[in-house]
Amino acid sequence: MKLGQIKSNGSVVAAIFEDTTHARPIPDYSMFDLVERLGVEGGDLKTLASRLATAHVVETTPLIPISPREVWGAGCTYEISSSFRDAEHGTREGFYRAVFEGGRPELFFKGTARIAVGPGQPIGIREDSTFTAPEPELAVLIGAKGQILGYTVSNDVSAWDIEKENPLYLPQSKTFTGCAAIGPYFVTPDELGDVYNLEMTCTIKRGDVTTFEGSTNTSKLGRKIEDLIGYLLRSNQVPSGTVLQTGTGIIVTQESALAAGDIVSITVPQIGTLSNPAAIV
Ligand code: DO4
Ligand code: MG
Repeated sequence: MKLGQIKSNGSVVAAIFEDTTHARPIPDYSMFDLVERLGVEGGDLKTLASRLATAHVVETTPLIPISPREVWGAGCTYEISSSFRDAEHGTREGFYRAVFEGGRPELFFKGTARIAVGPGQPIGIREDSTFTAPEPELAVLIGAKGQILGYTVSNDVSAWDIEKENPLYLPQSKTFTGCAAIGPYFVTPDELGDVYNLEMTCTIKRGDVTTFEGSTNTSKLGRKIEDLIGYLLRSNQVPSGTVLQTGTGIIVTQESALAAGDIVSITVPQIGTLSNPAAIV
């Protein structure tokens, strides 16, 4: 099942998507309300959503699929992310590789709903950065028991020049207005197929010109997503309705640094395409 949010009768409500432009609204429930109710009642999201959705289908466009309580990122989960960073940063040799290979994953806080955007909304380019780049990542929606409720496409928009200046600047390179895009909807685990065999592609367009094209496969993800969640929840009661981005396997280099007006599109065929224009924030 594909679950997200739409505008219906002036409010943002959860909806079951039949295809990219048609959905069955779930009146009176945001996606977060559904997740909260599930936390109280138990069961699975698909059954709850089916029970509450209207029978009629409306023509619509997807909004951000949840107003996330928190957004977290995982880093150096793909070898290419750690090797690129080690090569670029001139830090102690193997500084990032040690995280890719280490027992404990890198996890960082991106922010709350305030910094998150949905399909078609502007992602941010920091005004004090000359190298802000998209990081295309699979993301998961976490339920009250730490279970995975759904998978979506996401962008961990990052100011790499700031991280490169000094890794201690990571929070500033990772958190700013429009630094996390998610959508277009969540696919429930039963429908996704093998989560460790998903093709992901990313393009950046500047008008008619493609300034970047790249791809990866989640088979290259060096961690189990349940393990990432396990570490995230250690002594840290993240609320249900939290989104975790699982790390990038696509590296965008300086020549393709984002400029205002660029359109970033990230596709996982089993989920959909997340497209966002970039804007200086
Ligand atoms: O280590 C810095 C961040 C890494 C990251 O965000 C990623 O690998 O996706
Ligand atoms: Mg990332």
